[in-house]
Amino acid sequence: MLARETGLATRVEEIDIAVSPVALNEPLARENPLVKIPALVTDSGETLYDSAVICEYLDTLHAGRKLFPAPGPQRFAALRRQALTDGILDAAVLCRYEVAVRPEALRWKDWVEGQKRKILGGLDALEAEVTTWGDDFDIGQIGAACVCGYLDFRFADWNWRAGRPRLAAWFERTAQRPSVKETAPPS
Ligand SMILES: N[C@@H](CCC(=O)N[C@@H](CS)C(=O)NCC(=O)O)C(=O)O
Repeated sequence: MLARETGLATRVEEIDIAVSPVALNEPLARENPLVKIPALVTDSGETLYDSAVICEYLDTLHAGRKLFPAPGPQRFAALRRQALTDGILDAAVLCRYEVAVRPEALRWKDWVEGQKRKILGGLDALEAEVTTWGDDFDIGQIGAACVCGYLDFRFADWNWRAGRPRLAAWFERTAQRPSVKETAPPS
């Protein structure tokens, strides 16, 4: 989304890759010892990860409006929101692995419920603040769009919109942005 919002998309080659916490992807491991995506190889051959670092790097490469606000209160609000949405997504990916990767006999319901609580609590926090967000799409809002899109993709049955009408309305509008549409997970 950030690459598209900033006009950098044509300068970034996107590579399809399969990752799993239990099956090592050797080429990715050579670039990122955490063996996670996203990872970005820069023109100078350095590899950057994770998504927050990659986004902040890309934001230095264009002359338009910055998606990481300059130092000041706005910046820390955006970074805090980015951390919140990143944490929600980390918990959601763990829940996904629990059903998609972990053998059924080894699953631990309480642990999954604990992750789910973080996700739902995080969504409630977004619901509480979404009407204070301005119209500028910054890194925090990119994170929020990723959260909503991912939950629709993997956990549609959780019905995250229930009781969160403001966040739902925000995502309804935001999902129309070309950067969000073009990067939406397959339905
Ligand atoms: N907070 C990290 C999360 C990265 C992450 O968990 N990526 C998943 C994508 S499915 C992954 O690569 N998982 C492989 C693994 O955990 O081994 C970021 O935003 O970059």
